[in-house]
Amino acid sequence: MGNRVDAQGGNRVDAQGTAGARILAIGDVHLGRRPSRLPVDALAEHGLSPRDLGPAAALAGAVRWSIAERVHAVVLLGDVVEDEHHFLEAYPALRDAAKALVDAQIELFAVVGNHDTEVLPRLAAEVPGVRLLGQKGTWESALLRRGGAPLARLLGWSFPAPKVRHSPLDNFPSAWREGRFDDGAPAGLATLGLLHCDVDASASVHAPVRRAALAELGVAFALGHVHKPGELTGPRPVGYLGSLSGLDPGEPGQHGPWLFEAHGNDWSARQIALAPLRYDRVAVEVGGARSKEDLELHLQRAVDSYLEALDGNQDPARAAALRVELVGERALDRAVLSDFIEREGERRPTVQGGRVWFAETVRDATRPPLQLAQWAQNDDPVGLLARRALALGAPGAERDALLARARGHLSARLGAEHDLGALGDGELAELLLHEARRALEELVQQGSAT
Ligand SMILES: [Mn+2]
Repeated sequence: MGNRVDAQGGNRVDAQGTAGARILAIGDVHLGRRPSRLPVDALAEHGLSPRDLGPAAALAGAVRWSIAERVHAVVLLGDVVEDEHHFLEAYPALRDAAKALVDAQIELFAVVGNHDTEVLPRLAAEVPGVRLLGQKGTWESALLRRGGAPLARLLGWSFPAPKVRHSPLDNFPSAWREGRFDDGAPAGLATLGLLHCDVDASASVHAPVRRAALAELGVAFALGHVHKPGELTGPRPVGYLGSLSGLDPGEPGQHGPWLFEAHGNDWSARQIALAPLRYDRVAVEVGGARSKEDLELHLQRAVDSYLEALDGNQDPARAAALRVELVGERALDRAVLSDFIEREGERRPTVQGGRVWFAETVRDATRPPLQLAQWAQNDDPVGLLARRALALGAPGAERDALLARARGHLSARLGAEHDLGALGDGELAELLLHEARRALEELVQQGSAT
């Protein structure tokens, strides 16, 4: 974003010369929860324990990043711990994180979620400098200052109990809606709302809020509760941060904290890839595979390109738990495939390029092969389509005639502005075959269903 460090080595200054607030926002951490489906013993052989890959490691990484990048504040969006009944399992990691930030003079704000109505108040009581916003279900604002000058305004609301059936916006101060904050700072100061809530789920017991009602406030909001990261775009982004790191295969893709940077009265937000463990789905096209060796090669290629993409993004994940899906038209024996799936599902984790990956599940999502020659005998739409598909696959007068007819249809449908001349016969045949196969699959499926 064109940042530079000013001559005093202090605040970062953006291209416009204004030193805007930089706040790292952390979504649901769930300290105390073990990431699921880890082959714990096998990972230990690579020197990795669930602790290295779990929420505590993710939180420690976010704290290190905050200190290295000299952010002005860190905000916690609730559900910092998984289970308050196992307080001592999670609390030390939380307290260490809070103390490290306070020691580094980074301000720490938090709102309470449905999982931590006891833990966060205890943390705030024990670690001076931790600021809990909006206790007992009321709204509270706070100013983030640098050298006495206000950098940003934070608005927060906290769960008073694990279940809240009404919208937290019911008691959003009406003066705030009109831009009156009575905090001595300019009304238009960059303002960020912090809220743990359930968006557009009116029957929820976890603080249901309508997205439209949030948007109406015209304030950027970092949200906690839902573990899938949202899209935080526009000058006043509103969205879920997602879990700090993926906790099970249902939380695939990139996870991490979000950096909110103020530009005048507006914000930009971007996710920082910091999670030590990723869950991902990898599709392996096995259409061309004819043997067990082919399958291995196709899987390896798919994993190679997956890992290359992580490298390209400088993703710091140390381990990847992959849900491998074999896709495409099945050309080989079903038994070979099942055998492969069974063995790959049990294979030990692999070290590759400094990361460890393993298949947490291998699933057969292949399609049965089309029996074109057999179907072509039929005297029905399937037969007609099968004969055309066969013709398209074999050079000759019939193929040429079909392609010419297709060109005629396509140019009539698409209009003159689309130049079909650039599309070669081979490409056009591929396109038509692809469509024919799809239609055939559907027709055959319908036929077998009735
Ligand atoms: Mn929650």
